[in-house]
Amino acid sequence: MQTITETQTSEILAMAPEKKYRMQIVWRNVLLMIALHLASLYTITILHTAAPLTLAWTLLCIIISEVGVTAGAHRLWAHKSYKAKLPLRILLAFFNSMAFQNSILEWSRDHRSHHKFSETDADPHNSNRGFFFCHIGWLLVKKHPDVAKKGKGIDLSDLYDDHVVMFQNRFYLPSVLLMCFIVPIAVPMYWGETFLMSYLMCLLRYCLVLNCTWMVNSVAHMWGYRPYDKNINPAENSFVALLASGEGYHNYHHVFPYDYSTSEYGVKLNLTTTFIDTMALFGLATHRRKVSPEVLAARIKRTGQ
Ligand code: ST9
Ligand code: ZN
Ligand code: ZN
Repeated sequence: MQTITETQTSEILAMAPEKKYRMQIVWRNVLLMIALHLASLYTITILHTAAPLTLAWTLLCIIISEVGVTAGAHRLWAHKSYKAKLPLRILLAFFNSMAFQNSILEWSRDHRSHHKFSETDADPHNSNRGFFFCHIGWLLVKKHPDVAKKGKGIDLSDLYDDHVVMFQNRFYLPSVLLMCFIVPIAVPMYWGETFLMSYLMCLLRYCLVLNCTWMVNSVAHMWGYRPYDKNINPAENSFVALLASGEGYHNYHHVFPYDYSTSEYGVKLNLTTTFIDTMALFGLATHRRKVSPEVLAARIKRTGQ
């Protein structure tokens, strides 16, 4: 009888296919997300009892949170599509904490993985795994091992060099407590809103901004026109652009991720571009990068729908 040596055994193991990936549900996140969505649905049914000023304040908080993600984490830090002076970077970091979507560092790392490994297992919200997964499901399970394995190679040195990013990352939870909860709840109480109503409106605002953001990963990766590259999933979706402050022009964005407007068009349905342009008027935003008409026309001709 032939015996197998230790070396041969390890050689055989090395040749064996990798251990099969098994999805692991994070029940804490599932329960928190169910609670958040149920509380938000209930708040919608009692919206008419809120003071008009509370409604206006909630809308302002929605815009602030969205700009913190779009002009901040997304266009400035994840893509370096423009440069921002220190006061603007500090403002955007505070705005970003109101959105409570992970620190700028973690958000940008996941987002760079999303662009580099789009629609593969190394993409944290791979849209080939279905609508539910890329919308919310990816936050309810452990990440696929490929995300960490392939993501290791992503250069984050510019983020590590940015003191504002590192400060926000270090004090992320206190900053979220202040910007996402304490300030939004305290302000309406100043004009007599009850604590309970203020708290419920705060949850509703958080839930709405999360879903608008997630729609970029789900809806805009599935439905719409593909005028710049017909071979990829991301699409131009005006409905998402309207709800996500100009981030629905996703076919353009995946083809030209360095364009500060994330769209061929300037301010059209694009609140974030208006914000960045306004900051540029004050000298706070500089080096706005834009795709040249020649490059754009050549790309449309080569891969457009
Ligand atoms: C939220 C985020 O909602 C939303 C982001 C949306 C992005 C949208 C993008 C769309 C386009 C942009 C347009 C913007 C539009 C905005 C519109 C506004 C209306 N690379 O993560 P861990 C490694 S958050 C490299 O814990 P688990 C790394 O070593 C909502 N390496 O994975 C890491 O350790 P460390 C609130 C990576 O354990 C380690 O792996 N939050 C990468 O599998 C572990 O990482 C929540 O709901 C990478 N990309 O857990 C849940 N990733 O960090 C919060 C990981 O120490 N998250 N590594 O370096 C969680 O609970 C967990 O992350 C988990 C996965 C359960 C989801
Ligand atoms: Zn995308
Ligand atoms: Zn992007």
